[in-house]
Amino acid sequence: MLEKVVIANRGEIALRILRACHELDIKTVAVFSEADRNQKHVLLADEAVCIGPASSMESYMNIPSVISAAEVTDAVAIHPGYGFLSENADFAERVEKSGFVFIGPRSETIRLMGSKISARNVMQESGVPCVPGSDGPISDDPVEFTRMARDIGYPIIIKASGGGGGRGMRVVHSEAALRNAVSLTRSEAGAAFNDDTIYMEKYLENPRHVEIQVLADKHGNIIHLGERDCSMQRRNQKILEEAPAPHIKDKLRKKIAEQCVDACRKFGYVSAGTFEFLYENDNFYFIEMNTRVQVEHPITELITGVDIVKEQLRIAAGEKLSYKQQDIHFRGHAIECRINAEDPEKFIPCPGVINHYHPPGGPGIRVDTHVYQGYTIPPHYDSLIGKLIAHGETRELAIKRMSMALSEIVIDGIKTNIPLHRKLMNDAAFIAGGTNIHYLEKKLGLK
Ligand code: MV4
Repeated sequence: MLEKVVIANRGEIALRILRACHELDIKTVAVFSEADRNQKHVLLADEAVCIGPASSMESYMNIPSVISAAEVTDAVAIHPGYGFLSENADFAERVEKSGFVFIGPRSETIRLMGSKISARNVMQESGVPCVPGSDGPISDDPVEFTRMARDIGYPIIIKASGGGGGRGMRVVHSEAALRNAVSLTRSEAGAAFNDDTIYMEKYLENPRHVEIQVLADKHGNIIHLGERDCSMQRRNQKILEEAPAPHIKDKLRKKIAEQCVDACRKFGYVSAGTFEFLYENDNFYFIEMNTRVQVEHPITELITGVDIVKEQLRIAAGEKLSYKQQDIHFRGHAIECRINAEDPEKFIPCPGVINHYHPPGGPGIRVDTHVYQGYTIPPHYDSLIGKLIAHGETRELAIKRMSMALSEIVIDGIKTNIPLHRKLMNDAAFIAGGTNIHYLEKKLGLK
């Protein structure tokens, strides 16, 4: 097993990784910014190294600082968590070249999936269904891209190959708007991602966002852990996720998951990964692949019993997966509510001191958070302060448990989105299940 791991992240995921390391008898090194000296995982880690000022660009995003922390502590591996450097292929490559193990896929894989056009091409070649679209970049020739859009059929969406997660996209409803949209999206892509390569897809108007979790070791063993529905979102920020995805036929969910496993085999995927799909009218359409552990991984852990972070660590150490596909049994339903420190009406971040904290409990309740009473949420990072996760034998029971937990939980001193989650647990469309990606914004009156 790995002897010592640098946790190159902060907040709840840093604590999650620390706990997994402890279970595997791996020593831990916390790296922290000047704003994060009092984080729970920093106090609990075997060693802790300050890697820079509060600004994430000068600390958690600073590649030489993170690698130096591994060097001075004689660590053997680096876990990037999610966000920050987790999907930075140059970082993964420099970690590898410095003689450390990057806890994630090979840097080539991260680079491949970072280009949304090459990711699409790889999936198409591997038999994963994609949204109909341009099989490659859009040319500069208006005659060509106009013909292409006409062939696909309006509405279409133009996306930046270097984008992802909702950045650098533009929907086009008619030929009259096409030229302008292409040149605008291209110049924005060039400015934002230093790559003005763009591509085109059929725009799906009312899809759900469903993703498949996979695990692959270095010995060619690959399994899937089923799917998650992440459609409940606002401005590309997921608010609530659940597993399994409601109202999808078992035959269909099994088929798409197996197609993802086959694709992993074809392109030699290693570590935990997520295939993102749009789901509409009983069809799955691949959009992107995430090469990191995701925020919402706990709901999959609760319905499968698999510890995804421990499997990542085992895989990185060169061990075989602890499970074969036949060992994976799906049990019940799980829901995650992301708790953000933000104004519940205006959604602006709300840092400050938590002067009273009371966590919920009871059967089927899990709380993944780094916060504690007296903790100060710094203003420098994203507003996620914890995840409340409920599991039950049925979706109804999971909702009941979540609803009770949301009644029990007390976080005072700062504003949070807990009131929004309480409303959602009583929302008829949410209770019915299967709402699409536009549902929450419409409910909030933003659309
Ligand atoms: C789309 C789409 C509709 N049609 N692609 C946004 C995030 C990025 N991962 C891809 N996104 C979308 N791609 C086609 N061809 C709609 C979205 C989209 C979306 C997708 C998932 C979750 C939330 C979303 C919110 C707005 C738009």
